[in-house]
Amino acid sequence: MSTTAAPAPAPAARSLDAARVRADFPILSRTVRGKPLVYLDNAATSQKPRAVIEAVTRYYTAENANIHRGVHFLSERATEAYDAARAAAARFLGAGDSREVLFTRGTTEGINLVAQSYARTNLRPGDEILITAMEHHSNIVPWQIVAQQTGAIVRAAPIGDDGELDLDAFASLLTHRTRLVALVHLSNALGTINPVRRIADLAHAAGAVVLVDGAQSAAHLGVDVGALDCDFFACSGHKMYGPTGIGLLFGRAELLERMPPWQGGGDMIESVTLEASTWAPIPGKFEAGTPAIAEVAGLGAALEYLDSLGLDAAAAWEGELLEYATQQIAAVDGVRIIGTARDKASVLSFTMDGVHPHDIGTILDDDGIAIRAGHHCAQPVMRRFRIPATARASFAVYNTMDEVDALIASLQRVRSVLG
Ligand code: 7TS
Repeated sequence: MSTTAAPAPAPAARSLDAARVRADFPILSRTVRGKPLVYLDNAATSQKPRAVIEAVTRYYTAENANIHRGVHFLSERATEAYDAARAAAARFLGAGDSREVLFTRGTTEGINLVAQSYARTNLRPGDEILITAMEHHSNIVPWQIVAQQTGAIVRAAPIGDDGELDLDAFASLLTHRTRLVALVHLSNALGTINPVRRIADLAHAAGAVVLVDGAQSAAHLGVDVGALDCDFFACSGHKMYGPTGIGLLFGRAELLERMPPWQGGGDMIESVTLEASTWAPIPGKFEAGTPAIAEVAGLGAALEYLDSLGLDAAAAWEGELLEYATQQIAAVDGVRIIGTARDKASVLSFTMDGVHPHDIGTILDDDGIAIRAGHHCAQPVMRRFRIPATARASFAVYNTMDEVDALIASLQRVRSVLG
């Protein structure tokens, strides 16, 4: 190594200032069972920064009105704010056109919308939907339902012992019968990052459309639907530092325009007679009824907040946390990491010899540490690894190395208590 070369930046130099970030999240200063809260269940839902809480409060305190319905001041303001949040969401997702971004209740609803609107009208008996063996139930069950309705078949590409998608097997399952490929970007059970662009290229070459489940990736990897070249992308506000009950579905305009509405009601129509109705242009066609206006305001604030941190810096910090935790957990006797893909982010799933994951979770809770124990709504993953459940620590921007140390110390306590 040349002595004149500039020294490599210390990890801290490219990191977020976690202490400063933590100060933005009021809940992080509370205690749990008399101990400081160590919140490591971010894959289930993230905590909310003050900016999001204040946006929701401000809306109800000073701005509350229905959108698209009134000529009065507040309704016009609410409509403008709602439309501005859609434009911000389009920028966040890398969508060129904000008409391509629909507000949903979350990832689950976005996937069901595509299943019941796009897939239900386009699939014929014998057509195939190709998923992977690492999907969350919300990217399995909607396809099974629409398969029953249409006579289509759901196939699943297998994963290896490391939790990586078997790309050769995927390619051989992709045939002229495959009409739709639906896969997770970042697995909530394993932490695996899938090579979405490569898969989208293969799928498109086979004539299939591609839906990406971005529930975990949106806040931890960053998203550019153009670069991913997906046709649909679904994510959830509550996993992105935003409110519950709100999510985003990106869909390519030419697909959305050809899809029928999936719910009927106010706001999604152009005209209604007692005999028949015609539909509003997208995105309105897919947003029947009064939407989650306060939650949209909160989500808009969350996207602004993420922007202010910088997703690259956030992802880099979470990568350091995951790497450190992965190293440190190896020192705990009998721990087996489930999900050792080369490309991973923010999720550390593991088992401990002779100890049920629920018991790990309970002892950690006693120390004020929140992790999740269970099948993580990914039962096929558990079956694949022949385990009933895992314990899972999942990281977010506000977590610290000290919290990783607390996790490891608590796991050592589990080991000594339960042998
Ligand atoms: N897809 C993935 C990959 C997920 O992790 C989740 C939620 C969903 C879809 C569904 O998102 P929702 O917001 O519509 O519920 N995952 C988890 C989890 O890992 N623990 O709790 C919820």
